[in-house]
Amino acid sequence: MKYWNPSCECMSRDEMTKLQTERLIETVKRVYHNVPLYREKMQKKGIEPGDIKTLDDLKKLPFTYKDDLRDTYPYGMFAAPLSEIVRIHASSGTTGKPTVVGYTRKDIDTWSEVTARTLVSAGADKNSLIQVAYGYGLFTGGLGIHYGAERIGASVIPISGGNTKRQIQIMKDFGTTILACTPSYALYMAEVMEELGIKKEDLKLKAGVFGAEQWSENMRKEIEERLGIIAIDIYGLSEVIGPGVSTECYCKCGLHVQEDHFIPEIIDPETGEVLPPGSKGELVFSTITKEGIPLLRYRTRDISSLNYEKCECGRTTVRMSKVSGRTDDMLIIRGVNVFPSQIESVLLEFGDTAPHYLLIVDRVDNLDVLEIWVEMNQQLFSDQVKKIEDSEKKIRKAIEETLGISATVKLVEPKTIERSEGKAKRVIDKRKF
Ligand code: DLL
Repeated sequence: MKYWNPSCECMSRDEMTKLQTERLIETVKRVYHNVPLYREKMQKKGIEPGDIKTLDDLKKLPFTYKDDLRDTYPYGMFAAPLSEIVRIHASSGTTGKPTVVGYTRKDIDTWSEVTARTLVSAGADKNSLIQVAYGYGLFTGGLGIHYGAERIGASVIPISGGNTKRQIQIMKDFGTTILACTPSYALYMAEVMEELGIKKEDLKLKAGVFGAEQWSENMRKEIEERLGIIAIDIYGLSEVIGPGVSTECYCKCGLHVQEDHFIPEIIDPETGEVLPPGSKGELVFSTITKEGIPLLRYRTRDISSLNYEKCECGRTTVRMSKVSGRTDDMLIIRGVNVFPSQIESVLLEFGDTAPHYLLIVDRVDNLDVLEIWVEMNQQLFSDQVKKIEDSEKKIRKAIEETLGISATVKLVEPKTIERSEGKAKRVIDKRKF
């Protein structure tokens, strides 16, 4: 099977423009009438739904930011009543509060459709055995891919993340053909396989759908070689729908955006101006079929570019380049989105530390590790070593409970972390992307 839905994936540009325009107009009406924040934002700009007539009018619309979701936490941006919402997911916000997204039954249907397209473009069909090792839960990775896999009639193995030896055992015994997880986890699995003496020839694995974090071409080569598979990059974000927003095909030259559901733009992150095709900038999405939480011009903070040329695979949808970075300080550690500000607020809850800290992120044996250095205050410094160790433990536990990631915490002497005269440098990321 080459495409899941050729009528949408291979549509002519004219047809796509017509469809997007109709859907955009409907979405603008929906949010104007159902979401007070959008009505206010549009009124501030002096525009009404009737002003949006063509795709070119998209640029008149206001941007949406992660903070808008936070400020209206939890349901303020929902455009459907809770009685119509059948699923809720959430991801990290810039502070303690997560950003919450809701799906109507139709949204779940759309999501299954776009993740089905994703899996098919990685070579899946109804004979595939798809091992979903993305986390299940509030994170969109696990359930998003799960529904797409069921939609195409493949057999899903909903193992979720973690328990690596068991993952490998199951992969071997069940004859998994497609692995879905973060690229760093795939590499870690390859390593554990080698330790267990399991060879790639012992597996039936053919492809992997890897995403949720940034990864390089070198990393792709390594995964492909060590697991003997084709590694496909898949992209998405909870606010827009989850995985399924865009995906590579076997040509591996950009990720096809599911344009009949999401309109991408590339903007200059400083001025907000729309940039021409091919320019690098911040990726912005407008959802045009979602009911639960439709978003206009959502600022992803991800850096990419757009290519409208037809792809060799036959799909006509625009391709975004592999995400090459972010315009903000969000880190993705073992697939979990983490803002330094969230760590800071945990640190500040403890009376015996000073607000000077450094986050050191590295990749050891293909796994992301986080080390937090934080200055202790004078009083703790003059205490016994035992007390300092207890504080480190307390902080580590609090970080794990609040952010869901493990970290090594090191309390350092007062005034040892370099002070800055401008923007504080709080993160040292030693990972190579
Ligand atoms: O990570 C959704 C997802 C799940 C995508 C599984 C792919 C596979 P969030 O937790 O909301 O959603 O995080 C979204 O992750 O803005 C990017 O910064 C980053 N990201 C996601 N996919 C990729 C990718 C899921 N393929 C944030 N390459 C996004 C680079 C990615 N970064």
